[in-house]
Amino acid sequence: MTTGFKKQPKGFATKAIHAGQNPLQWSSKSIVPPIYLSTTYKQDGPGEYESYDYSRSGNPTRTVLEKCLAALDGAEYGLAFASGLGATTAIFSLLNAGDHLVVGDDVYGGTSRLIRQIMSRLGIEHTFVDATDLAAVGSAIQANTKLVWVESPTNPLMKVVDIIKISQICNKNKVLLAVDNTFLTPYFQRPLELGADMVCYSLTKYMNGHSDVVMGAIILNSEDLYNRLKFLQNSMGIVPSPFDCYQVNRGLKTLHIRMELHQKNSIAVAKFLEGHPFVEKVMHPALPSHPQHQIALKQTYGYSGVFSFYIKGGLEQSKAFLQNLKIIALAESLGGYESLAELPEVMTHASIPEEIRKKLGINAALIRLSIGLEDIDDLIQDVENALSKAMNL
Ligand code: P1T
Repeated sequence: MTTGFKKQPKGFATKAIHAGQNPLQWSSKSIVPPIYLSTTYKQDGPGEYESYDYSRSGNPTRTVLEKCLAALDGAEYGLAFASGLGATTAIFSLLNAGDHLVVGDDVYGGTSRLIRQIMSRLGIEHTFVDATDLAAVGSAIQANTKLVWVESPTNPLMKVVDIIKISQICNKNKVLLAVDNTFLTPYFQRPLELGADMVCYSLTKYMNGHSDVVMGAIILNSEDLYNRLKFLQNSMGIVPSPFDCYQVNRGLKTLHIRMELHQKNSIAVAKFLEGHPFVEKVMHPALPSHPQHQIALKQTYGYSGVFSFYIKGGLEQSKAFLQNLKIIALAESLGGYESLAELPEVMTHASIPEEIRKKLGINAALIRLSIGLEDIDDLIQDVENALSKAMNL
């Protein structure tokens, strides 16, 4: 499929399958990395050990995953966390009371809640800003700003942020830039190569890809930041289980294949919706109608399966659409092999204050789809059928 995106450099799949997985590193030489369940490790003498002492501080199964994750972003270091929000918490915990954070105005509801309801209580100040407006980002930076946090594309409005230009603004102001790359994964976008200091993931989504693990990660190149974040990972106890690390590592082996099909299927569904009389607007970065389509072509290698659209009408029509879907399940989350649909206003973004939701355009007509790997004809038929039910109310 020709999409006009940057050409993916060779070698991604080989890294996903082999990086960090050399069988010679464990005595059994097993091809599949073992799951180390032990919480503790025998020491050579008191306080004397080679690599591991206690499983919160470090675990060999986690190490395998962290090495593979780092390789996929072309980075030095990877750290796995108990959830995407756990990873986000660690990054925000780099800040001190009195520091200031600039955040994209359209981010996952849980991230927004963490900033507004917890970080602000701990004395960390923040400014939400439309990160597609570079002048606004620049003027939101204050003397005490330490971090800029963006998602690209954003959840749920799919705004694409110019990461290169924002990283230049951050560099000029000596402010760190963290990019939540959950929607695209390193297969389609590598923010460190675009100038970001840290990449954050909800591994719960595409990276695991099978909707059976909640986990997060931070990927980075700075040794100093890595050491500080590793300290936080251990000290705050935000660690994943070895079994979950095994699962995500397994999921990564097919990431490249899954992402190609997510892209193909989601473009097909988005194009179908764009031509449908009962659809107001489709927001899909791979479509030329998307306002930041050119930025997407410049900084990414493709697009995933998640996108949003406005249905004509309001809550009644959205509900009828969502409840008449037969294959696509009405559920939160995204990035699994199965297709999902949701209403951000009352589901993933319900914790955002109503007036902010209204201002952003997160309303009862906004539906988010996560297009999975099912047969495309079945998906389009499902969407078509649910739309016609909503039209005939
Ligand atoms: O659920 P968790 O693994 O903690 O990840 C949080 C998170 C972080 N960043 C982005 C961009 C996300 O979308 C999420 C979680 N999002 C959903 C559950 C959702 O349905 O949007």
